[in-house]
Amino acid sequence: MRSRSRFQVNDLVYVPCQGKAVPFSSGVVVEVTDQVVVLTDDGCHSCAPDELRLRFDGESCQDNTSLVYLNDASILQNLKARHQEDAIYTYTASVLLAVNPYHNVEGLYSQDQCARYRGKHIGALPPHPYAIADAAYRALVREHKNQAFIISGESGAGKTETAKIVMQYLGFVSGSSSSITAQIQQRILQAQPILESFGNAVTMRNNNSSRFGKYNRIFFDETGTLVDAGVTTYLLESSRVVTHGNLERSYHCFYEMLSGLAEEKLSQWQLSREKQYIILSSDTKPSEVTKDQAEYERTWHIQFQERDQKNFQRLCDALRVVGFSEEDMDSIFQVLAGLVHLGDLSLAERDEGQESSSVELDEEILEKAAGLLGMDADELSSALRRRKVRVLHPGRESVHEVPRTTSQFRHALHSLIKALYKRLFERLVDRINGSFQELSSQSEDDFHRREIGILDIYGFERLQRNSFEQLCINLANERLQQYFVENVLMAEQDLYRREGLPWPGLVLPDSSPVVSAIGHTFRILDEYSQQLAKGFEKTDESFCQKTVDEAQKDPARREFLRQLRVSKRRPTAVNEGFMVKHYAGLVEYNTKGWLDKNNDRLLPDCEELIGSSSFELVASLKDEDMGKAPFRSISKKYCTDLENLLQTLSSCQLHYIRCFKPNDFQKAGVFDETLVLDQIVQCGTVELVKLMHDGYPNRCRFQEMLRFRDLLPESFQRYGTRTFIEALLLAYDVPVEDWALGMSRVFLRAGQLKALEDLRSAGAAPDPEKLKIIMRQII
Ligand code: AOV
Ligand code: MG
Repeated sequence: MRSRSRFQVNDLVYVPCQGKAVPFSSGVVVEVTDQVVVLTDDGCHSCAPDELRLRFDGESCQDNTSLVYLNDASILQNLKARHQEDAIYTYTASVLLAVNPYHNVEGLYSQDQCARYRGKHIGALPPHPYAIADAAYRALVREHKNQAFIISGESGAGKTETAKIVMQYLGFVSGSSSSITAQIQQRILQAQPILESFGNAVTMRNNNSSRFGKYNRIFFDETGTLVDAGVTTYLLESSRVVTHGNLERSYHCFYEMLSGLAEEKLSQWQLSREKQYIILSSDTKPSEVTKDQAEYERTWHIQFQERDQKNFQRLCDALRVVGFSEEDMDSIFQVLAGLVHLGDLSLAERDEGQESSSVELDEEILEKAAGLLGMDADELSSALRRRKVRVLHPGRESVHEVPRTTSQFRHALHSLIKALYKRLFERLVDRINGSFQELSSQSEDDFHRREIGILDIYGFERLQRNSFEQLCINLANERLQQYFVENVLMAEQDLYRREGLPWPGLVLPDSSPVVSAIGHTFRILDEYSQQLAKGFEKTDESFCQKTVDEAQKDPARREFLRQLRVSKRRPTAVNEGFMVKHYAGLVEYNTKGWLDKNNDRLLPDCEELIGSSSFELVASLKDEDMGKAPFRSISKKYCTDLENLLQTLSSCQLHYIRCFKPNDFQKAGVFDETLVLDQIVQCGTVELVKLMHDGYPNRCRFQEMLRFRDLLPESFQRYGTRTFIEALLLAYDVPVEDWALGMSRVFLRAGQLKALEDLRSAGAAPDPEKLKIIMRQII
């Protein structure tokens, strides 16, 4: 038997290849000195031993832990092989990995499939979210424990679709003939398209990208019957309502409304399907766009028309199911129409003059917007164009009106649109939750209720340009990752205990320094945002400087938050942002606009406009918290929400689904190895596997070990599988510290499963003398 981590001539290996389309090439070791020489298709490479990964060309596995070599390259190849066969799901111990197929895999999801998975043990059928959902549901019913699914992955990886698949199964398995249960089930499913219309958008990464986080909760009574549901949402990207990148869009609902509304409604709200509304078109100034580009964009928009039209019907149907009346729906669309017109007032920003101090508004547009939103046109115009300044005189105070500059005007207008949209979205979420309560109040006995939660939250983000939202998102991922490591390892520890093995005492990575660094950053941000809101001179740059300075003072945090590197490419970047070392890698954040982004308060003039609207829905969107403070922290609210979520999760048994995006083109059948490898690393699968490496990464059920039956004389099979395995390992000198027998599985250290495979293919036979001794010892 070879010792671990050594290479020998003829070993099959993966060699990392930089700058190529694939991250590894396959090769074979031809010489071993200090360096290892590997022969691949394109010649010989001399490599350091720790660059190489051992390779075993076997069949693909349903569970990565049964791979002969558990390393990133083997996991990658396994996922690739399975993706090619449309076997999109693979386990890694208790975690389900899902590779987005980008096409409808025939027969994978249906009531019949649900029925197949019902009551089966994990592993009895091919990996599937249904299998995990079934396990969770059974645990809930049998052990009365709350359950939660944490679905993660980068944009476009398939989180939202997977969440729906899980909910579909839970609906199937928990249904009863009661009409209330059926109604709640319907509402859970129909709430999803509503949230998608208002909270999803076309982005470069995903044509249906969720721009908010969501936690769906489904409640069950003691018998496992569905009795209630609820949804919590996190941090909607409100800036998208006013600006979005090229070849991206604002929220679906606007386009769906324009494509799907009846002519009569369109003219009632003075909308036109042909017109290019500013907030619905791309950001670029007309002068920057060439004719070809403009034409391309026009056709690009057209590709979504059919979907928009269909989804408008889907949205209206869903709203009805959830309990919205026709009038309610009209009100919602009227507000959307008002926002579209309001957005067209920002034409002024496209004027040539940079900082004109007198903003002229298009009267016709102003009238339309004000009319639809129930506002007085003059008041609207004045709130957007002038600001009130209080001047303190000895003994009295006077209020003056000062014209806003073009950029101040734009800021006021955008804040108003964003606030109205965000509040409308929150209102819809409240209504959806209210509609569950309506039904559930008819069922009794809350005390014994248990729940299954499904978390569909934005994955780790490292974009070209990262801002406040990305730091919030990545903080959530940092916290969830820590949770993941702790929980999965806890599950491992459980398995060891159940199998009666000693726990090897693994060291966990610790996210607390980086979490603390982000916490400090948010505290400084709050201080600066507050000062700015009170009228003090505070800038994004001074905030950035202070954040970096503070972090440097603390030895624990210093390493995790640093000043941006100044490079030739970017000579002036010092105070524009900072770098954070996340578990998934370094991210550079740009801090421009943060002081403002962090403030949830609307300008008082705009707040008044909303409150005094004659249109009931708009008036009801006013800020209920009438405190005078000019600042309310978004980051604080977000962190509190996040802690509450973690608190909820801490009472749950967790189930992890990690989604992978196979390529950047949203195309079926294309598997970009480099892209997937990045995700394998980022989602912590490799980390998990590495941690398992310190223990016994391979575990095989006793039955599976019978594939080595030819390695011992037939007589050994008479004494039961357990004895057979023990004899096998002793007969071939597998060091005793490299294996352990549990109750139902044998645990093997890295390398030993491969060694047995080699013996099997070589047709090896044991030393007869040794067999005699073993016979006497163990039988
Ligand atoms: P996401 O939720 O992870 O991205 P989605 O769930 O929206 O990603 O998936 C993106 C697209 O991939 C979907 O619109 C489908 O076209 C396709 N897709 C995903 N899963 C499947 C599946 N199991 N079978 C078939 N097609 C699938 V984001 O919300 O952007 O992070 O913020
Ligand atoms: Mg999504």
